[in-house]
Amino acid sequence: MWKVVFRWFGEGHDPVPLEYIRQIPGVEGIVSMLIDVPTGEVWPKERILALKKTIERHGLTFEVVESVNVHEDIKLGLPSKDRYIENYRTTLQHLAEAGVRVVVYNFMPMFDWVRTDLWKVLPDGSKTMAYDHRVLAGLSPREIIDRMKRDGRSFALPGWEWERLEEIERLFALYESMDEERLFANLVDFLKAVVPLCEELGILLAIHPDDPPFSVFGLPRIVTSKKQILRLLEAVDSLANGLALCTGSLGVLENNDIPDMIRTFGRMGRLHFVHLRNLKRTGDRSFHEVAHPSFCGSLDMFAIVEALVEIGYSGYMRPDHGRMIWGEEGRPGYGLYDRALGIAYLLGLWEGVERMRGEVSRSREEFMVASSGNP
Ligand SMILES: [Mn+2]
Repeated sequence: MWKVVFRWFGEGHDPVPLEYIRQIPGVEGIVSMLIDVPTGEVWPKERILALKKTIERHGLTFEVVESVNVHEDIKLGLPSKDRYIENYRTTLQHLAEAGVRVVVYNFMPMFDWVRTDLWKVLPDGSKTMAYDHRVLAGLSPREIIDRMKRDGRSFALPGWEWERLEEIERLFALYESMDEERLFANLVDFLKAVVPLCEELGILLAIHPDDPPFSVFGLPRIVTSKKQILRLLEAVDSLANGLALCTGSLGVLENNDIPDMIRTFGRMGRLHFVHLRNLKRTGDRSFHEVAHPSFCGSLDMFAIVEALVEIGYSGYMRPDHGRMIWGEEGRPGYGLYDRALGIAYLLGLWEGVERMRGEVSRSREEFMVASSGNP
């Protein structure tokens, strides 16, 4: 049985109260980060411990961090990267001392996740995030940054540091000669510098796939398919070098067979975290996010859960992005209501699949203890 966790961005950065998260049946823990520490700087230990204390005070655990972002100089392989790798290692140490088990990161050059519309209105009046490659093609990088900033309203969007992106021309110039092979080599260098430490600390690193899983503005993206992920896991052959499998990122490409990836990476022991969400493909490199059930979108959520049950997945799972519903005014993708509905649906699927197979991995009592007695 997986452990259900819920993403929360920290006091003052998230309108969803921990008190409410605790009331969602089945939720055991929080996935969080220090969103205001600039990428590349050390996360202070006392701040990590304070975050942990706040979370635990609400009967929830803090064992997963998403994300400790990787400084651009590391992705670029610049000589100045050493200082940032050293900082990354110190942050990992601090997190381990606070009892964190899984650390998520990504290796997308310059831009993190990208959407062309954070507030697309669906026929039922709910709002969701959408991406249309034709829209992107008509925008300059500066325009997409301005659009994300405007649509993010007052929220700091994870991975989008407006100050860093001020230097867009300089960054593009640095990436000019970057291709997939060089970026991959830089990722392997980074992993070689941090994975042995993770082994010592008992931390599992989990790379998040590129979102969306193809090049934007000509920048290379190298975590988009089974083949690429397999190559990455094999390049640094350690359990600490693992994956945060995001169905919504990989699922944009119809050729990505997600249940097959779950079986392959899971059996290698490299699946450390799973993000479950659905999306609807609307054309070539175009999609919008939908509610979690299979019938709402293009992904077969039953087959995905079935694969997880089949490999006996016992890592962390969180419902990924939800729509904005019931008048909620929140952080794009991270409202309370639709993600809570998602958990209820996913736990229902899980229970159904397990019972059908005659294997119940967690008793009623164990469930109640795990979710801090919230029923
Ligand atoms: Mn995700």
